[in-house]
Amino acid sequence: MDRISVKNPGQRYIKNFIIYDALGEPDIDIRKWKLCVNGLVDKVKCYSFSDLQSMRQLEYISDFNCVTRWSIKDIVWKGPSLKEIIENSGPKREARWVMFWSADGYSTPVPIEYAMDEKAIIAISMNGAPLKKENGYPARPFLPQLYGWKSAKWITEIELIPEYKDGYWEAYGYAEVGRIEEEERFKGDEWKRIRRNSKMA
Ligand SMILES: Nc1nc2c(c(=O)[nH]1)N[C@H]1C(S)=C(S)[C@@H](COP(=O)(O)O)O[C@H]1N2
Ligand SMILES: [Mo]
Repeated sequence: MDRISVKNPGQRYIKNFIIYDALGEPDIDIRKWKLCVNGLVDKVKCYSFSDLQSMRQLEYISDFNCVTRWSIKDIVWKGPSLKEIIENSGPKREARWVMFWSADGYSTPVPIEYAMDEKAIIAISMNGAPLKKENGYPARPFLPQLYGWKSAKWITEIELIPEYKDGYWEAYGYAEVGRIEEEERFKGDEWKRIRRNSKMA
């Protein structure tokens, strides 16, 4: 199986996911749940869970990296291509960012070129099984190059927007893009200078 290796400076590996649900775990009725692509698109399209299951699946191994410095090694990720899902709706040229919205009200933005990356997926399976409820069942985006807070659990909407906007954690100072290899943890780079000087990490 494909392996996507992303350098993750400043991270350490732990065994099990730490479960985060900043806004509480939503109740999801899988018969009613859908994932819709809207905003700057020619055509709003919605997918049921079985629609997502019947699409072409990408499958690969990649780590999960939380910005608070824990990582999980070698998760098997599986799900339809996010690029394909966005292209199915005919993204308008003005669309520069994608906002993920979840059933609990959580949101997080990513640049459209990251959402359209060949390896970006809407994960509907982790380690060979459907996502556990606490890990975001039925679906969460997974972008191997970006920190875990960009992986919105219980996702319901992919909104194409013209410019950057804060999501839930970004409003508290977390980074706009959040690239793992660049250690883009927070907005600006003041925090890096402080950390280096005081030898904290
Ligand atoms: N809806 C929602 N998605 C979320 C979060 C959240 O609180 N709510 N936390 C984010 C953060 S900071 C991380 S590190 C991962 C944690 O994933 P896990 O709970 O499956 O370990 O989910 C991300 N997606
Ligand atoms: Mo996180």
